[in-house]
Amino acid sequence: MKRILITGALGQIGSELTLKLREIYGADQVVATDIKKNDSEAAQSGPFETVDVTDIKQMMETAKKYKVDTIMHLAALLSATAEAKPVVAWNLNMGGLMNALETARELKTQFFTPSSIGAFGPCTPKHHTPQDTIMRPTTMYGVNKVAGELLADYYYHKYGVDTRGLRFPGLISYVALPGGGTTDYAVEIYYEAVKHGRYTSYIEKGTFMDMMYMPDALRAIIDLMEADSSRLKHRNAFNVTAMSVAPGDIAASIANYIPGFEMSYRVDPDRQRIAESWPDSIDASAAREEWGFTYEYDLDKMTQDMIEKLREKL
Ligand code: VAH
Repeated sequence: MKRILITGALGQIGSELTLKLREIYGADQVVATDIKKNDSEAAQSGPFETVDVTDIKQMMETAKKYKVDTIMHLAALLSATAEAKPVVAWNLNMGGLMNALETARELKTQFFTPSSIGAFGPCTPKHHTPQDTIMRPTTMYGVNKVAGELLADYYYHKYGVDTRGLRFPGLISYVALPGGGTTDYAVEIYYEAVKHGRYTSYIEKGTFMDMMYMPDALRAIIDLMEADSSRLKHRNAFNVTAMSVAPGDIAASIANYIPGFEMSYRVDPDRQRIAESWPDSIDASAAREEWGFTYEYDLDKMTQDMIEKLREKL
C-alpha cells in the first residue's frame, strides 16, 4: 500500500496532486506538507504537517511518523523568483532536494521530483529538443534543475533509491495560481479573460514554449511512478509536453470562446530573457517509449475547460 509524503503540497502542482493521490490511494495514505497551512482542500482533506524542507530533522521525523514509502518533493522556487533571489533559490532548491533525497535514502522510499524545460539553455537545440542533449542553462533555476537531475540520478546509481522525474513544460491550471514562474502568463491570461475580457502579456506574442494542462501533468506523474522500473532507461528526468504555443496562439484560442477578447503586450525583459533561453518545443519520445506517456488536452480543449471551470470558480 502506498503511503506518500508530498512537500510543497499547497503549491500549483501539489494542491492538485494531493487531491488526485488521495482519490486513488485513500486520504489517510497521503501526507501533505508545506511551510505553512492554509484553508485549501489539499490542506484540509487529509493528514497535513508543517515542514520546512531546509530542515532535514523536520522532514525525516515527519516521514518516519507516517512510515511513508514514497516521497514526492515539489517544494521549490520557480524561475523568475529564483532569478531575482539566486542565493535563496540555491539554498532552498538544492538544500531542500538534498534533504528529501537523504530522507528517501534512509527510509528506502520511492522518490519523485520535477525538473523543467528550464533545465535547457540557449545552446540546446531549440526545436524538438532531444531527451539527451546539451544542458547549459543560463538561469539559477535551470542550474538548480540540471544539478537536481544529476543528484537524483546519483542517488539511484550510488544508493539504489528509486528516483524518477519529469521535465515539465509550463503547467496551466485553475485550482492554485503558480507563483514566480516565467510561464505564469499562460495561467493569468485565462483568469483575466474570464474576469475582464482582456490581458496584457509580459511575454512577446511569438515566443514559443512548451505547455501542458494540469490533468495531463498529474497523470504523467502517476503513470511514471507506477511504471515497471526495469523498462526505464532514463529516470531524471523525462521530457514531457502537450503543446508548443506562444501568447498569440493562446489569445486566439480564447477569442474563440470569449468573443471580443483583447490581448496586448508589455514585455518584461527579465522574464522574456528567461523564456528565450528555453526550447521552443521538446521531444517526448523517450517518455512515450519507456512508460507510455500520453496526454488528452490540446490547446483548444484546455481553453474550453479552463474557461468553463474559471467561470464556475470566479
Ligand atoms: C516556471 N512554471 O515558469 C515554471 C516552469 C517551464 C516553466 O518550470 O518557472
